[in-house]
Amino acid sequence: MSTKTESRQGSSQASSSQTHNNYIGGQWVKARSGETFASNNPADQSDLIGLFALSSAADVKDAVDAAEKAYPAWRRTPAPFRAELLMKAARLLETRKEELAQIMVREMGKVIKEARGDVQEAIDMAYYMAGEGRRLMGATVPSELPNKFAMAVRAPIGVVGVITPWNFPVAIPSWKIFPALVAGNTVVFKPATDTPMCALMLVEVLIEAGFPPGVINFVTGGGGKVGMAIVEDPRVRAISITGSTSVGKQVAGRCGELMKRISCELGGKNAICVMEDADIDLAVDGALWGAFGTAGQRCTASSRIIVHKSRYKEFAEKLVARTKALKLGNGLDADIDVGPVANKSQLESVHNYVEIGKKEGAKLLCGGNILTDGDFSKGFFHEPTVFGDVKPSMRIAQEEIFGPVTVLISAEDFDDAIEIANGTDYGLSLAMYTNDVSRAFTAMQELEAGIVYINAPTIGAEIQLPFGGVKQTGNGHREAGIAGIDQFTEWKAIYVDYSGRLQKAQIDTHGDSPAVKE
Ligand code: UN1
Repeated sequence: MSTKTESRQGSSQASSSQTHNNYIGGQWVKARSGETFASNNPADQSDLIGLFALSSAADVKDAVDAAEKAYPAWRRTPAPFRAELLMKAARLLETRKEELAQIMVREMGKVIKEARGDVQEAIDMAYYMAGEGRRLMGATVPSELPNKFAMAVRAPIGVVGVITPWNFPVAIPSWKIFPALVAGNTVVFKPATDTPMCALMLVEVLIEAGFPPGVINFVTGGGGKVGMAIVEDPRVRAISITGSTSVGKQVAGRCGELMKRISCELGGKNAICVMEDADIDLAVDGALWGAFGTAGQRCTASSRIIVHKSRYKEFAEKLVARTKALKLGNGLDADIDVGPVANKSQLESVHNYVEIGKKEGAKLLCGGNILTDGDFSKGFFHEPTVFGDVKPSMRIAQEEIFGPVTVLISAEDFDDAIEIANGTDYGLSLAMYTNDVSRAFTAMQELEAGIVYINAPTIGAEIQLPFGGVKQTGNGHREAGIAGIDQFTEWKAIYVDYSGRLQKAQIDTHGDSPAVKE
């Protein structure tokens, strides 16, 4: 993923209502440099969403100071009370759902129904994690020695850094910030430079819900300066980042050197497999939604469709006809199916992959163009594109495109489909369409991915199950569900010996104990 060009406009160039600050230690403050950057509508670049603090390492230091100061009291605040604040945030998000969704369409481009879904995902996460405030389950286990109690509790980690992308500008921050807060951590949050307004509105909700000063801090600016300053600060004990594989590797490498907890959710090259016994119309519905929902800008997007050779032609014809009928435009119009891509460099990168596909010998079945007529020229619109006759080894079948482009690959049989599906560096989400129960269960077993769907596309994960992937998609952590708590807690094992004597684990034999003999 890339970011909008940062403009160095001074705040005087915009009315104060359009200029937005960082939130540090309970105060809205300008970047120390006084500089700002602009966030514009990707459907219409003349529509300015606002100017935001162009921060640097000095601002990050202030934010970490505040988070560090707030941590001891927050850590000691009972988790059910922390959760009550999150419950208030959930209710506020419900009240502001429409307002947030409308801003999201303007700032990021996804269509209004999907923007509402993005906010809903954050609401779901707030309720789920608020529930965790009265659980945060640990473990009690029997000790091998008499009159000794053994348990493990979850402890917060400390100050955590949250670095988020633009494609789910409210949902993804919520996956990270909410479990971090309920578990007793304090947060420094840096959103993508493409979607600072959505992030700011989420922070406003948390402030109104009553989170104390310093518990949530918000610093806007680029990944190179702000993101890396968060990573480098030794007081930040854990980082959670969603972004590209190249950025993730850089951050994870540095965190490795600093012995810092790092959880990465990175790229994907997800596939839908369609077997000869599948309901083809259902699979076409799924492929259309999986490939072109959010203009293909989901980590989970169905960017490969692997179809049994006996149904390939029929499937391709149906998918192409449906793709051609998709309506492109500004996502605020309820009739629009596909909005713009997020920014200019994204548009260029997507289109570059179309050129690569053509050069590799794939057959362009529909789409393939940047739209420049009329109102389209104001934004970053790329036609939904389907390539046919794609070989599994082609770059367009191996690399994450992150746009409205999908590829069709023909498979010899079920085993071949599984092999092709597994044949990339990524392992986020894979899907199998079949009506054969043995094949469905074999697919669940054999597909190498963090998320597997049967008779549904590769998108549509729910917040109560772990989200994340294997291979180059991540580094073994998961977000959401109970796994979301694991990311932001340390295990603390506690032994309480009430025998009144020195007992030696692994050495004393059980029968020797006076407590057993009496
Ligand atoms: C992403 O793909 O970047 O599973 C996040 C889904 C959404 C989240 C997607 N709930 O499609």
